[in-house]
Amino acid sequence: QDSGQRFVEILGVPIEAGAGHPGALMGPAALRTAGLVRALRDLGHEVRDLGDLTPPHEGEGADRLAEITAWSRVLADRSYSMMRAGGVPVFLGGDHSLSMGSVTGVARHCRDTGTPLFVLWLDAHGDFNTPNTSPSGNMHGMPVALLCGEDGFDGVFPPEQRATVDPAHVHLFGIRSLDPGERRLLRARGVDVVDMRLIDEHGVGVHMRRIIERVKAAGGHLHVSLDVDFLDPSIAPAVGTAVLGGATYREAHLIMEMLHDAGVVGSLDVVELNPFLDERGKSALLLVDLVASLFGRRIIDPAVTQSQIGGQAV
Ligand code: Z70
Ligand code: MN
Ligand code: MN
Ligand code: MN
Repeated sequence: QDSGQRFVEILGVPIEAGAGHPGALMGPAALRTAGLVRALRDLGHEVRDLGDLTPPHEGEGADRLAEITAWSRVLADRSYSMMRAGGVPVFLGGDHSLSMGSVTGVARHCRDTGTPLFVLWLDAHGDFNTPNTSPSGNMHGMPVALLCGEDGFDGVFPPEQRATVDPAHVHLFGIRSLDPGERRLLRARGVDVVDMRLIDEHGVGVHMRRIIERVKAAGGHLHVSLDVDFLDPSIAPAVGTAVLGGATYREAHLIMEMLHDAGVVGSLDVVELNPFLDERGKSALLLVDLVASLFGRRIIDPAVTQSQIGGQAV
């Protein structure tokens, strides 16, 4: 395992125009209150908190697509420059439409450096609707489709500023709610969908190992996008639309620990936390614990973890 000190840059993105319920704009403040910066510093990382991105004025009072467009352009530029600074960018949402900007910036950098980009999307939803398939019109249900180059998003980025992700490099994980249109598109594009059916049968470890090995073999950059609704609503109630049957506390921690040990994660979104709906900060605190695990917090030193059964390391 790596000795591990990273340079982590944190950017709050208080955007909620992409969600159906207000409140996600308080997400970055709640994650800071829950001790995110301290947790990362306690692990020995160099942490720079860049504060919150300023809401773009162009979008004000306009329709939601215009508002998300304005945010996405500013955020993609910012994300790109954070990547160039050489650290690990961590984007605090805000609703999931922020990933249109954050991942686009990461994709521009990967394109520059010739690094294959992989995306791990931890979510109850596929977020693969387009303006043409979306039943709700909510932009937080569309970011993966935009990132994969689907039609219907022409105004969001000028063509030369759009940097896409190969749909064959996208791994949706924890999925348990898909709309008919996005289900069809996901099939057609060959996106890897690890739904709850697969997780229940095989466990999260099997599929995480498969994804990690693939990224490692390609020498790739892995962007992790963590939607709070990936987690079961009983442990993370701070979501606008709870979907039953989410990841357990232990599954989520194992995923973070495996990702840390693999050393493949280069950027992270933590999105959809709605502090207005939280219960005494419980969801925000859990997210901080998960981010800490992703950045190397562990129960016991790995040398000691190798338990011995019958004289053989397990
Ligand atoms: C649905 C839609 C969604 C939350 C994403 C839901 C999208 N597929 N909802 N995250 N909380 O409206 O597109
Ligand atoms: Mn780089
Ligand atoms: Mn989402
Ligand atoms: Mn979701």
